[in-house]
Amino acid sequence: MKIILATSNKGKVKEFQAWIHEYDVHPFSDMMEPFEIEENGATFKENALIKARAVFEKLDDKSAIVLSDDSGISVPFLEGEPGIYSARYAGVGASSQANLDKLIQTLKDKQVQRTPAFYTAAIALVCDRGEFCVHGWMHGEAISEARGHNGFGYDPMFIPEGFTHTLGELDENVKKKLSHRARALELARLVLKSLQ
Ligand code: ITT
Repeated sequence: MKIILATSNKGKVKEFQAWIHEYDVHPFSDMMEPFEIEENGATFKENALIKARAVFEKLDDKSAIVLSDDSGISVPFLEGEPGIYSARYAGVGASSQANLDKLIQTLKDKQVQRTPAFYTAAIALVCDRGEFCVHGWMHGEAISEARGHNGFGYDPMFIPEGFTHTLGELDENVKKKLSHRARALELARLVLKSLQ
């Protein structure tokens, strides 16, 4: 079964390709010219479905399954920010580094060294048999400094529950076991099996 990833985020492509071995997995840019998808949903779920539908509509081979991920980090102390705006926290088109720097600076400005935070991932699957969406979460703490270079995005400032190091410092196998995306993917695997 062919799975097309509806994402332009290289960190996500790397994780999905490493974690889904049993299927033939390709980023959508292998199948078509990359194009902008307007993520104007109000929730992770809506945005994940918007991305997967947009790519499925452009596919010639409708026997493939399109998989998308909409994700982000939420800090309750900041009333849930950046949440669904994680990719554009420092402005539309902002780099991962600029977004990370902004969240660190926001915490520093409020004199917060560490505070509870969580990642959410919504994974949508769109194919000729219908549309599906599952979620996964990872709880922990956001700190007001960047440590380590593993992972991507906000990982250098996120310490998962039960650990003392950030995801930037921890081995990538840790993220594979407990991340929001890994947990959502466990559920997505059940949907994929039922579609076989
Ligand atoms: P696509 O929409 O093309 O998939 P994107 O990067 O714009 O790529 P999102 O809209 O889902 O993806 O935004 C997710 C942002 O949240 C992402 O850019 C990271 O900054 C952050 N994020 C999500 N999952 C993460 C993870 O596992 N580790 C670190 N940061 C993550």
